[in-house]
Amino acid sequence: MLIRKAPEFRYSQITPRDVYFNRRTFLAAGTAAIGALATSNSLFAGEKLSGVSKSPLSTDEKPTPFDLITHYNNFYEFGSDKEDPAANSGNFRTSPWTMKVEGEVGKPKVFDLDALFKIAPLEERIYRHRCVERWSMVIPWVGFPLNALLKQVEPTSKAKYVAFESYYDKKQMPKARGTGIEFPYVEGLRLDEAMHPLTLLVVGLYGEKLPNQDGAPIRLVVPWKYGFKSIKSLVRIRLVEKQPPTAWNLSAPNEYGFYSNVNPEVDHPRWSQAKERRLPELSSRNTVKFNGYGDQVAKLYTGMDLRKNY
Ligand SMILES: Nc1nc2c(c(=O)[nH]1)N[C@H]1C(S)=C(S)[C@@H](COP(=O)(O)O)O[C@H]1N2
Ligand SMILES: [Mo]
Repeated sequence: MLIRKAPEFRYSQITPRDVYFNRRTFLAAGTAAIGALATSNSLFAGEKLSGVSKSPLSTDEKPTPFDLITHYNNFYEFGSDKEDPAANSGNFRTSPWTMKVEGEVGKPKVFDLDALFKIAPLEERIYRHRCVERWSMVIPWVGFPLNALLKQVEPTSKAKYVAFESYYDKKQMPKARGTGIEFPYVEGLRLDEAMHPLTLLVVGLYGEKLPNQDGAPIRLVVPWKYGFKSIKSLVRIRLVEKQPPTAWNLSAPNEYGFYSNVNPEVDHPRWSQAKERRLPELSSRNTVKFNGYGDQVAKLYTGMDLRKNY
């Protein structure tokens, strides 16, 4: 079963509409037009976040335009084409919402929607984002380090890994079936990867609450790993003793391993990982190991064979 298309860019996928589509025309059109295009939830998504500080961990590269970040997505629950998440997630209900944190912890907790935005002070972190399909973006996320949350729940000495689970509801996500992966979408990190200061829980984008297609109301972002590790719309975080299953590894173990570090030296079985396209640019650039975060994270993998542990 072919579950992910070989990423030969169809140029029709990145049309001038996506690239140059100007958000201001949207906003200038006023509430009537917005109402016609979106539901109350998308309005909620546009809400500005306050008290956001700028993080020194940001890249100074130029952020990708908002409309490309929100109209060129992978969120298979809403379909497998890049335009599907924006087109099909407008009615996705992200309120009320709860995210449970449980397992090998001293203080398990359930966070409601309001609580999710108050776990820790919000920071803007401009990160590089590199998909295994060889496109990349620069995204001004708003969030806080996952380690701030993990410290609150007090992992026990048995906690070695962190397992993440996305929301799934067949009724709200009828397009998920047939995309070839199992739902709910699950991911995992080793505890030290999860505790790393770069590992972010994200609640916003460009200073506003996350649009549904980018993983509202809360998602993970692990900038030195391929985009698929950055699981969206989280409902459960579980501290565990054993390495947890991950969605892409479950569907294609020969193509996707547990670690999934960005690595130009290790080809995907169906294509090279040496280069990438920084959207909306048309030309390719060389991919940098650990997506350019090697100085901060390479030490997590000393002594490991990253060809075996792909
Ligand atoms: N729940 C869920 N999370 C997911 C995915 C998905 O299909 N479902 N796709 C992953 C992949 S393959 C990528 S590249 C990123 C894309 O994030 P973006 O659309 O915000 O750029 O989300 C990741 N997280
Ligand atoms: Mo991806």
